[in-house]
Amino acid sequence: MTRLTDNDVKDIPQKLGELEEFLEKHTGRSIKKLACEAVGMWEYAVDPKEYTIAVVPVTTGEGVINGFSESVKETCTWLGFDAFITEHTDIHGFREATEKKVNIIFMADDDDFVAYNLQARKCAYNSMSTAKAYLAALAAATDLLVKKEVLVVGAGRVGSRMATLLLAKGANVTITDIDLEKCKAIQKEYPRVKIAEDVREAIRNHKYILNASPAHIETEDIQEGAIISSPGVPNTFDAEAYKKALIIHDPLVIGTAAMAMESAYFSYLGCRK
Ligand code: PYL
Repeated sequence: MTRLTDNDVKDIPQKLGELEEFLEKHTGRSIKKLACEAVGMWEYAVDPKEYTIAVVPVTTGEGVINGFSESVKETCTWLGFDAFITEHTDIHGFREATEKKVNIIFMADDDDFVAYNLQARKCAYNSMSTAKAYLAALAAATDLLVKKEVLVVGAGRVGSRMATLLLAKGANVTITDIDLEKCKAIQKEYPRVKIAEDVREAIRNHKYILNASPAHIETEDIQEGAIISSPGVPNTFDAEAYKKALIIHDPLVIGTAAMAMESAYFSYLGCRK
């Protein structure tokens, strides 16, 4: 998981409206609607106002990312949840959240980012929710993915999830990564997934791309009219790339929104493990 920087998240709360407009325009969905669609729930199945969310800053490992908790909180508030950042960090923050009887706790360290639903005793995971949400965005922007040739760039945690989700949507999936062994591991489990050994050539050959890689995509490799759904950070697309292609990207909001909606939905389902 590539770590976000303070700079990546600094403007997120102010830019939620812009992202909402962008998604409405290119996918026909609001952030909330896209998040719900991603996790397979009806938009009105849960009323966010009925859920309190605590975001607990985590100082372990590389520590706090300035603006991270604020961005998660503001994303949840945007969706209609009652959200706050705990005064305390780490375990003490977790304790504070449970004492305040919240419904959902968001916490992220360097390896994982989860939304834990205390009633359902179940987590929504950022890598899975992000994969689902960016796939939903691509599907919405392209109409349907059935029989479409879709390239997944990056065979890490998000990329491999995207590949399997795409298969379920009936797409023809090719995966590429500078680490071919990772692609082969995915293909071993899902033989329908094709492997492209040359990353740049694969990008040149595809109109529909899910980019789950931190590596830079060369603008000259992008097809005119391509649709690139890209949670990968850092986002290194230049202005020319944005002219050539529809690039759907934000560093945190779309994945977080899907986590929040899915986590609340666990309560609705009465889900217990
Ligand atoms: C969850 C994001 C999406 C992309 N990269 C992931 C990342 O940056 N993970 C690290 C998150 C650390 C958060 C820090 C804090 O401020 O609480 N512990």
